[in-house]
Amino acid sequence: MDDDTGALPSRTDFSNWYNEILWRAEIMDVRYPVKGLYVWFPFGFGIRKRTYGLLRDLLDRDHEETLFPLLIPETEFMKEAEHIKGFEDEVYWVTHGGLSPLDVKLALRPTSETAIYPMYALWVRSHADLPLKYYQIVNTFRYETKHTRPLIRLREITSFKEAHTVHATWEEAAAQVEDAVALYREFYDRLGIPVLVSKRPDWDKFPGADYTIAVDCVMPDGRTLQIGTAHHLGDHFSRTFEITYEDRDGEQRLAFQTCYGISERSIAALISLHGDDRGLVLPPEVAPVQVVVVPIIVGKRGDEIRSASRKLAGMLEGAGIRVRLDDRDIRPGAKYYHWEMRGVPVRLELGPRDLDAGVATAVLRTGGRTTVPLDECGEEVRRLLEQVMKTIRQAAADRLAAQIRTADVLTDLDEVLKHGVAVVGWCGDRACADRIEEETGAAVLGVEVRSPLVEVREGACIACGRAGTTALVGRSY
Ligand code: 5CA
Ligand code: ZN
Repeated sequence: MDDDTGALPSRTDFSNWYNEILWRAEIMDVRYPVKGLYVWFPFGFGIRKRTYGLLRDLLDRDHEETLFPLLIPETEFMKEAEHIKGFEDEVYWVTHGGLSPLDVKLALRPTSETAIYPMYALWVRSHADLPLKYYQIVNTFRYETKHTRPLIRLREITSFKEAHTVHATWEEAAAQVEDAVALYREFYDRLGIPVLVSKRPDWDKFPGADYTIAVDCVMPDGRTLQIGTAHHLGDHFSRTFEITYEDRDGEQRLAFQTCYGISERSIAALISLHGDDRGLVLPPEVAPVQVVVVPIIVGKRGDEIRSASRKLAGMLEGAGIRVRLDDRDIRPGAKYYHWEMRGVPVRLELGPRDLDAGVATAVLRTGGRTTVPLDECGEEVRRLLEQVMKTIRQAAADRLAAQIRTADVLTDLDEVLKHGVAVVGWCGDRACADRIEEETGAAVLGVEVRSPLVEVREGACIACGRAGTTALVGRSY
């Protein structure tokens, strides 16, 4: 890409900042000629690859990866009533093979319950097969009618991680939902993304679920983004698809199921929560480039500096660090701009004075500079990467803390929502949630809130004054 100049819009102008950074940091190209479909640039895909590598590692501890077809026959898709109602206006249909109309239309999976569960019915035979915990990472298609946005609301979700589990009892499935939430917490903590966990109101749960636990983050503009959900499916799907097992006494029993998903919204959160006015700020674990070495060529010692820089980069590479030597023939300032935009955690500058002192000057993407001895650079740089991660995590947690406030009366809610999420008392009635929404445009996100930042208290419902419990209210993407 060409333009290595000019400032990003300020992150306070979040929507513009977001669109610009996707382009300038080479994450997504939005020029693909189908609405809601976008193209990963290799650099963006490098972030995606490492983020999903992390997710895979966490899942692989006690799940197995699998892969199901993209196409779902209408006959399977139409089996579960709630599920159909939830997705019927979002499904893309394949109706023809060449010029011939198909006997049975095929849905492009909007999610894969109806692709996977007919096979689970064949695979699950006995209690010894349970629990069964599989996942896949695939593309899914949803004909979204709300405003589409790269990484946030897609019509082709390219990075849909969906896990589907089967259990002997309702309680075991409930415990699995808790495990899934814990796994998502760990995933997001590794990325330095602080989250709010809550139970969605009944009318907002996944179509075909007993209940839904959601993981939300708060974007810089104060709007929330749902970046993961775990659903207890009860026996709704096992009834429909006849997923039964023989228990220890030889009785056939219905199984209980869960599913939980994460999409590239995780990348949207990563970019948005950590980035600043100069570009991306990436957690070292997922940064395609962790360290950039910039030779500072002044005077006559060019060759000497170039060769020392190469040696430095080689040593870091040998220490297992993803390092790039930027020896392009352009101003150092342009290089700084380029790599700051791409979120590189540590920059090492090597000039004549550094060389004489046997050090490189390290500049951290999160602020501050120090020197690194050339002969022990690997260890020292590793320490700096950890320091960057710590700063990233803490800064994001501090920002979230400032984005959550309590509101006691409805008239205060608008003001509180300007800063982000409101913590309120709520009686649980839909009428009161509707009233909140009418007056503020914000929705009840959930109850049974689990966040160290939210004080759980018995309070009066902000809409009707009756006894209520703690709920989160926010405007969401
Ligand atoms: N089958 C279940 C669990 S995998 C399912 O489909 N759940 S979901 O509908 O809640 O989607 C899982 C997650 O995908 C959501 O929490 C949200 O973070 C993300 N997601 C949903 N729709 C989109 C979309 N159109 N674009 C990007 N991400 C999306
Ligand atoms: Zn109420």
